[in-house]
Amino acid sequence: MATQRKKLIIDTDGGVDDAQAIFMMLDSTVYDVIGFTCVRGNSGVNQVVRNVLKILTAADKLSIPVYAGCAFSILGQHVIQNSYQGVDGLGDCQSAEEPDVSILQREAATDVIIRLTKEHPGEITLMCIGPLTNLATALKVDPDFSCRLRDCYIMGGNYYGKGNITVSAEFNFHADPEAAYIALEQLRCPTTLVGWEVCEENGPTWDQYHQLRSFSGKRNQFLKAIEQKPVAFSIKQGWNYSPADEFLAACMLSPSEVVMETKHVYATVELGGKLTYGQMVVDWNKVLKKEPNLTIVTKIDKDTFFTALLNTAKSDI
Ligand SMILES: [Ca+2]
Repeated sequence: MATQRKKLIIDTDGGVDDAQAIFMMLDSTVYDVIGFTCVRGNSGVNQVVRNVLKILTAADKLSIPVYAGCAFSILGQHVIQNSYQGVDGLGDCQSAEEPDVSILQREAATDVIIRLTKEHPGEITLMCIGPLTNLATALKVDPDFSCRLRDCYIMGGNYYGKGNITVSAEFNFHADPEAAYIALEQLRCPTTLVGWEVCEENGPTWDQYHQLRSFSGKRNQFLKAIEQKPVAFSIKQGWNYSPADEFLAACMLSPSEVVMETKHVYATVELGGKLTYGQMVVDWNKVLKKEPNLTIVTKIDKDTFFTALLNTAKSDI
């Protein structure tokens, strides 16, 4: 008898790395993606919705429902200054087919997350690959909802204070620090986090990147097109290829092969610092004497991660 796949909701801000991570999860035999909830992040939420529909068009998966979520941060901020992934948050790629937005579900993202956990208590995994505004809002509307989640996986934050958007903050947490704070303080289900440092340290080489994009297929060509702008910028800056959301996907899909080390710790988010606003703070030495709230992935097998990307690329020919 076939084993039932785990129900998965992907909460996304529809960026370039979100696209590849989504393709990885859609190929999974372990998870069944039952919905996408969109959140303001790499672009405004209306554009994020369009981006997610474009990603699902490339994957021929428009049958999976898509829901719009928070358009503002918890404190009401709308605009995010980050042009790395393009003005539209998806590489400003002109060739991607314009999606039919009329298929967007009418129910709000927060409502659907709460409703589905009531319909399937203990069965749903929530994967967060954008700012945590939808998650924090769900926790405010229904503080018990996370007790009904099977587990939660987050790409965001940093555990050694190394920033990628400010001197000390990671993009997803910095985009809504108060939401990240609420999420870490109030989640009541097993929660695993992949932070920025482990992504930066384990990215494939540029030669490996070009190998990935040498395959034909609709998804591969789509990724190649949307990555053109950020890849050109990274090469110009002398940076490595640094996927982010894909690391979380690989850790979820093949934990025993990809994850080499984790730490179970208490972590929170700095909300007061002039230079450290939005930085994740980890209590490594148990100074605060608080119960651990997070499992942080601190070491990844680089080669197995690349193999996961390669398998996703190869599955699309
Ligand atoms: Ca993202």
